Amino acid sequence: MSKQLESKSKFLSLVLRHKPEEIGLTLDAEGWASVEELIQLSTTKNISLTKEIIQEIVATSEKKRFSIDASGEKIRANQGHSIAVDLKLTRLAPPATLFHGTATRFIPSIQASGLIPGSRQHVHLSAAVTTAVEVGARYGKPAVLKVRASDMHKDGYEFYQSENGVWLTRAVPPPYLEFP
Ligand code: HQG
Repeated sequence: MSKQLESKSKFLSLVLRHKPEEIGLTLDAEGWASVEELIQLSTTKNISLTKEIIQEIVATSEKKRFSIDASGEKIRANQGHSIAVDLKLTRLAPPATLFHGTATRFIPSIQASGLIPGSRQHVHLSAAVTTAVEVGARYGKPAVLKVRASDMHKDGYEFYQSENGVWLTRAVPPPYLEFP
């Protein structure tokens, strides 16, 4: 993805996950925004978007961060929201083990309070260790924690999988975590 598209993609993450009010955009209860409105309102921040540019970002985002609905008129982020939206994800039984990538400096705090969602709605987990390493490296020296997901599931904790394959749960208490 070109630098220009990447910066537009980051702008989409900002308004579709965190701050739609930045441009006066309205998301519905399930997180969808009108593509037309998004294009119009983005001009107030000198961000030039067209339907084609948006389609290209959606198609080329390696993490499949966004979805366009069947009509082609609406767009939303697939996960990562800090604002309250109900993505209507279906509960799913997780694999036995899931992974969470973090930075080594967060480990003492996570040992004490478990994984908490911070500003987001969910804790993000992955089925692949490699993904967890990349996610953790965003904040420093990466550390990969093992989450005993099927034990949590047996104990009644809910798991979801987003459209782009990220595993989501509200929080992970310390007894279900294994540290490196
Ligand atoms: C840490 C990116 C101290 C947690 C990625 C993480 C992901 C604690 C940070 C997605 C803690 C939150 C989400 C505790 C958790 N004490 N630190 N008790 N519990 N933490 O960015 O999972 O590129 O909100 O380990 O690929 O890093 O945006 O979450 O380091 O999928 O599409 O608090 O963001 O996707 O950081 O990343 P984040 P995350 P995008």
